[in-house]
Amino acid sequence: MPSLASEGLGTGPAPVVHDTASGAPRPLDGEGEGDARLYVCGITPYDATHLGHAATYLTFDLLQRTWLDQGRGVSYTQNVTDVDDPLLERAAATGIDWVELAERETQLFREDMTALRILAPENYIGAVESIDLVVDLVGRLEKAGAVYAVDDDLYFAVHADPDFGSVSGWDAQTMARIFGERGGDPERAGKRDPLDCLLWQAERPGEPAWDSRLGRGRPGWHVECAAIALAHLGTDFDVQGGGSDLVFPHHEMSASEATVATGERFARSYVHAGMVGFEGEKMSKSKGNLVLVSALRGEGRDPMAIRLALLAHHYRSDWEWFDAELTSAEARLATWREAVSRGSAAPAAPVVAALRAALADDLDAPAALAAVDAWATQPGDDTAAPGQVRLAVDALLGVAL
Ligand code: 5CA
Ligand code: ZN
Repeated sequence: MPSLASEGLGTGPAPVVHDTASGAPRPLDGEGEGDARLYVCGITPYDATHLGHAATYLTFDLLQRTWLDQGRGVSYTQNVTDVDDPLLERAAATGIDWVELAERETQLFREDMTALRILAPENYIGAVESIDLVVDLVGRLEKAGAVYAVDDDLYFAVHADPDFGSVSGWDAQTMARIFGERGGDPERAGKRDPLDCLLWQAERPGEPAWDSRLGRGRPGWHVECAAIALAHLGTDFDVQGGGSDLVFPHHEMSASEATVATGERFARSYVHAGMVGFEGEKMSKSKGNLVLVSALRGEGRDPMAIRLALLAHHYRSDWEWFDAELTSAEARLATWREAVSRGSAAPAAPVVAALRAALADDLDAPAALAAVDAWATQPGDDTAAPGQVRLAVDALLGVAL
């Protein structure tokens, strides 16, 4: 990433970002430490990247760019849920080997991310390669007395964590309702609490399984992210991120599992991107109402225009995609490109400061776009400005002009 500091444009402020758990903005200033540590939940690779995924990963890309602009290093880990029910179901329905399906879709996701100039995580870690980490974490939970069996499956007793519920802040009734809708099994007989979640699922006929001291089986979903985050970032890392559909149960469960196993806080902040909808509903692989990044790219749409279309919405809002979004983003891109190719323009310093202030204020991308729009239509005689603004838009917004 180009650095504004090396071009004499200084550094930016620490970001203040909304934390779901406290319900309030929280400075992500690292409390005087070195690298910022970020964990973002990755895809379940059974279908191609849609604009909802892209919007979520773009949110954390902005956060990473803001930290880098501050002069901080960023240690960023993202998982890929390369074995889980939806992936296995899709593989079975289409007759494709689940490993091949996961590899193909992960590859396509990475190409889409590169095209959108979303900075890659330092560690990109699969569930399959992390089985030992999961088994190890379940062992620590067993020592803490937080594990029990139902048939041959192992469950996490959520109330082993006295703070269970503190990520979402939801009441037990809401949790029970949503748990069932999002992959949980509140009704299963033999559980101590309807909300207890699977840690290790014993082998089912026709499904992949691994030998371990927990028996032959595969990891539950939430413990996958707890294990990967703890192993690659440690405890008390800066931000656990994802879309708002992961607040509960996923982030609640991962946090409780990690806290019970280690006795320490999992993440300091929980940051969630809003849901992108299409044709009146949340865009989702299971519903099939998708606008795929790869399809737009295939039509020859400029990935920088796709990026600008996503940036036009604040990350915390839920919004619906319309094709016109892309048309206006293309117009904006053309205006900006024309502005940075002029011989002179209005000075860069005020727009750089406005960009930094907008991003530091809860990643306010729409305000950042407005600042560049205003600059682009202003005449001026500063000959360095076009190059400097091009650099700032590249470094901070990730848009190559
Ligand atoms: N593998 C798990 C996380 S460990 C998973 O949720 N995978 S996913 O493929 O379903 O979603 C990947 C990411 O995209 C998650 O952060 C999810 O919250 C986000 N996401 C999914 N649908 C949307 C949407 N319509 N709008 C915004 N973000 C979305
Ligand atoms: Zn996750």
